[in-house]
Amino acid sequence: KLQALIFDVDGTLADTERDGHRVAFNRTFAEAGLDWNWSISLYGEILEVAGGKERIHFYLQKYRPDFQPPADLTQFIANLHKAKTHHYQKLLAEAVIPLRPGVKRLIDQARSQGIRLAIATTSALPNATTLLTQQLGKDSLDWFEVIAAGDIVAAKKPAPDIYQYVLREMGLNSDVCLAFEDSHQGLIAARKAGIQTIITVNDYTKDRDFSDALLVLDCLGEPEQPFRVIAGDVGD
Ligand code: XBP
Ligand code: MG
Repeated sequence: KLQALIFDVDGTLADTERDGHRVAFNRTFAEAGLDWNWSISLYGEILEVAGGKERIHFYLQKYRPDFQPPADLTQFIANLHKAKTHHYQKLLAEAVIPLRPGVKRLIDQARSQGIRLAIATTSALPNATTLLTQQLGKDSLDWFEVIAAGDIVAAKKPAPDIYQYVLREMGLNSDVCLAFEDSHQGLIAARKAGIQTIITVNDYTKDRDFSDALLVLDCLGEPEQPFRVIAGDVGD
């Protein structure tokens, strides 16, 4: 019997990447006097690497091989990332990014049926908590038994560590949980942890291989806007 839902945040609860994280990275680079600008399409390529610090590192290696890094590259990236988290918080306050259709209804219904809730995100903790409090109210942080985020585990998605951490903290086996993800890397992470996964695609992820998912949807829908099944067997 299903006991818990585990949600990814970015791309799943809300479309935060293109107009949120991407813009925050660009504001950070401009502020630091760096001529790096992540276009919408370039961001789609580097989104392949989960985690902001890891993404900057990947960008430097692949697109800026001539960049002369300061002596301590790790610290340099960590400082940039700290500033980026700050910019992202400001951005969320300036331009609210709504929850995707059906997310609130699903969370409300799960709560009313005593289904336990958790978060498993690669993003930094304040990013997840700000979005939740903004969209669902301050109390919503208590609705989620575990909010596993960012560097709480060493290996980010597609490693299964963040999902395994959630399972451990909740004392649950993978077979009584259901994960919600939007990305290929997220799906790999959840499946490696043995958790069945429902995918809600978005513009950045819609062409990826989700054959390992239980179900692939364009969104979770709303009563007046039924969801569309893209792949998966939901019966007649
Ligand atoms: C989210 C991410 C994060 C965000 C940026 O992936 O990859 O890196 O883009 O957040 P997922 P930080 O939805 O699979 O968790 O800069 O805070 O890392
Ligand atoms: Mg995601």
